[in-house]
Amino acid sequence: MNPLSIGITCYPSVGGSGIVASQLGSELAALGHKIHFISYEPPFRLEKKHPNIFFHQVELNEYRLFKYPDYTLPLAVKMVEVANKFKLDIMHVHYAVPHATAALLARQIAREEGLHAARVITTLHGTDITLLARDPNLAPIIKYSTESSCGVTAVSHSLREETIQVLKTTKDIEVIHNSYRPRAPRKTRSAVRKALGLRQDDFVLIHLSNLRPVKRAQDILKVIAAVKDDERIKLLILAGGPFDPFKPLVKELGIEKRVVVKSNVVDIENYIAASDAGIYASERESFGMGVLETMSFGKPVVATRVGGVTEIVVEGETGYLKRLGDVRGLASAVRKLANDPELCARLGAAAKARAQDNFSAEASVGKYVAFYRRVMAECRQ
Ligand code: GMT
Repeated sequence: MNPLSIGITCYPSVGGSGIVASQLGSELAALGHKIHFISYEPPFRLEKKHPNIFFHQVELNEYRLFKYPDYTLPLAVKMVEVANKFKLDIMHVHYAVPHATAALLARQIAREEGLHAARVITTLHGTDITLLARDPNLAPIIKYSTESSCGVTAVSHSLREETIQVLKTTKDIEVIHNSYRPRAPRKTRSAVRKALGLRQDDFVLIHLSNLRPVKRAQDILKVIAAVKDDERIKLLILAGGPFDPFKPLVKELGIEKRVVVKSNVVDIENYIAASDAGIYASERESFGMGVLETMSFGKPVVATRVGGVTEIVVEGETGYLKRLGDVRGLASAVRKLANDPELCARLGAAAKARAQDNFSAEASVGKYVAFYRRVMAECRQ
């Protein structure tokens, strides 16, 4: 195998795209490729110790001359430097703005200066298309950055279709679904439950997200209120964002004793393994990493029927899908699982098998490497 030299830029903060990019970097490094992360800080959940993984920090200066500090330009400069020094074959950026924009600028500068220029591959994760591309102030730069990339991937068919429709583009977009490699839990179910103040016979629903408005955490809390008569049903939230704004609702619904929140958890495997099922009520989701992570540990998922979630969860086989905002429907699905341990175990086993068969890290990294090589053959240096 001829190892590749790949630059990766993503948002390093807690978020699905950063997690996906970090995991991809780790998988590529394990296969012998040299991986250069370029960002303002090391990505959350990145395993930095691998000898094939390097991190290059973008230095930010705050000149008083600029009213608004800019990230795109110093990022582009760092990309020029790293691409030339390490002879990057590919600069793989996650999100069109500003990452693809900076990478394209870097490629242009390198070519003009006679330096080594990397081919740009852009992975669309959602928000840049579903939200930002609808903003007329950003739409042209998102369209340009997507169409000028040597290769473009989307994390679901749903996002691919939405991108074509929103950008009105004929650009080829390859769908490479997100993947997840579950780590073996290192704590027992009973130890985790004890530490969280949960009983061994509680039916624990788990929710992992950054709690942005799009996740509709308020609907999840209303589901818990709707099943309040069953004292065993509890909610465990692994929050990647502040939970404080939801506290008044928790109080109003009288579910203080039913909800446990843990923030910025890295060892998610210990908590998912100690739960019984997952719950997700998003109004939009181009993929839904939390859904996949939950299923990977053999837990069925109750979720809203939106975007990429419908490509992961199979209705009635690995969980249940309900209409957006259908709190009663979500609650009745939760009750069904809580009252039938055999059904819950059967759907959970099917969920795990689906995660392994369709969303494995091995398969995904293989698809990315094949895509890189195709782009290298088709797109001139
Ligand atoms: O929506 C978020 O929670 C953050 C955002 C991100 O940048 O991580 O998520 C997007 O990318 C994830 C990874 O590909 C997907 O799993 C999420 O569905 C997607 N979010 C949306 O489409 C709203």
